[in-house]
Amino acid sequence: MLRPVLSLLIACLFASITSAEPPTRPNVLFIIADDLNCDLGCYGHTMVKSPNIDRLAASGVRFDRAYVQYTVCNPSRTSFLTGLRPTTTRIMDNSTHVRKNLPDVVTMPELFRKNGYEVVGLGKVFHRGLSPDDMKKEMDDPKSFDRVFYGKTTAMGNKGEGRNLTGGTLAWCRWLAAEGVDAEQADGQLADEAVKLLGEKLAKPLFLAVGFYRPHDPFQSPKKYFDLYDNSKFELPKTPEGYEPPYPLSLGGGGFKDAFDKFTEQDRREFLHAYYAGVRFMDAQVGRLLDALDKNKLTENTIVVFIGDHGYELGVRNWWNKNTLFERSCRTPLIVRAPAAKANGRSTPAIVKFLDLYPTLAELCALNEVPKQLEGASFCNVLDDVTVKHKDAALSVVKRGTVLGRSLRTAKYRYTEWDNGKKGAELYDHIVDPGEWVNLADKKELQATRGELSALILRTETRIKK
Ligand SMILES: [Ca+2]
Repeated sequence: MLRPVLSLLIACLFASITSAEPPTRPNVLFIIADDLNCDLGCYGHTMVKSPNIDRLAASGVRFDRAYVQYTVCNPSRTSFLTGLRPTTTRIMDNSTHVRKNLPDVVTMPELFRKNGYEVVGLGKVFHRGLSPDDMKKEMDDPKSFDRVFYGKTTAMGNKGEGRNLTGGTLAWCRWLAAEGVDAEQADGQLADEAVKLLGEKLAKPLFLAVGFYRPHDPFQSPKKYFDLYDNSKFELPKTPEGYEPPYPLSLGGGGFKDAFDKFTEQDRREFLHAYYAGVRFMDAQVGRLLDALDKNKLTENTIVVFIGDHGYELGVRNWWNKNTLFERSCRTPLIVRAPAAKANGRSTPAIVKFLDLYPTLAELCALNEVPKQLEGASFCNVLDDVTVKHKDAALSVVKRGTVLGRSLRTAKYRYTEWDNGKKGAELYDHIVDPGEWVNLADKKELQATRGELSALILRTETRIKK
């Protein structure tokens, strides 16, 4: 197990420095990127530039099968910050505050506070709105943080060249190659604030959550990040002729689909361009945080976690959003660099859930009073040995319109049921069909498999109701 090893190493490290003082707990740098899928250099994308996230991956453990429990901001963040499934929190929209349904829940950052940490939240940690300039303070959770800083785009940062790709039909669907330097944008300000904080001498160990707003729309970043790409060279996503999703994307997302269906090839190129510029802009800020850890000699005593809050489809099936139960919405980057972990520098196929983050960090930092009702499980052992199997499957859910879909990902299959199967089911064999194009749910020879996967969904949900 990693925890005793880590605790011992940290204890030894500090004993050697200040033998008179008790062992100090590690700091935590918890980085969340908004709407980030796995189109990153370290995940094998050949065109996206992400040198700093790649650097973190090279020195930590990269998870290749990490799945969120809901593919929209607020439900996903509420889930991993409370360690509870969306069907338990009953928060499945972007407007319900965590305390409305869970007044007494102890959130992950709150537990760090209770354990003597200085807990700082920069930017969008809990979901507070859809853009840096539309953030609702009342959606934050004061019990979770000692200090917060949100950032705000300057007047110059809102100027530049850009356009709305839907002609204004969808207000959010716009890009801007902004004037000015990084600090004109909220994300640049978050990095400034984090760098300042990491240079302070704190009396307590630090839990620093940094929630970057990019690459989420509006797709707005300093122009220099747009200049890194030539969008005429992009390979556009392809959808097989005649393909229709088994559960139509128009259900619960009709306005979006109508607008996306009108996209020209140039619109698609510009969408990709703006999203990838945002990835590179956010990546540059991540680099500044990693540099600050090095400069302040904090790297050896800081656990770094890097995640997206859910994935993003980027034009596959001509869907330019999240809110689906396909792989590219459910899967996101997860990199964990725990200083003493034996597997740092490697990647793992272990299936992990974002629900597991809370218990994992609680174990790594040896926190006391961990809530008994957490629904995930620590994956600390994977950080020492990437060949360890953590769990058989990860469950994600999403509500499309009024219908709840549940999707289970195993090493081989993705199996999805809409309204418990009454509104349809989807079964994909990821060994031969990673794009999830051929629905095998009605194949006679796979009915036993389907039954097992369906039962596994039920067992997962039953467990949480106990
Ligand atoms: Ca999001």
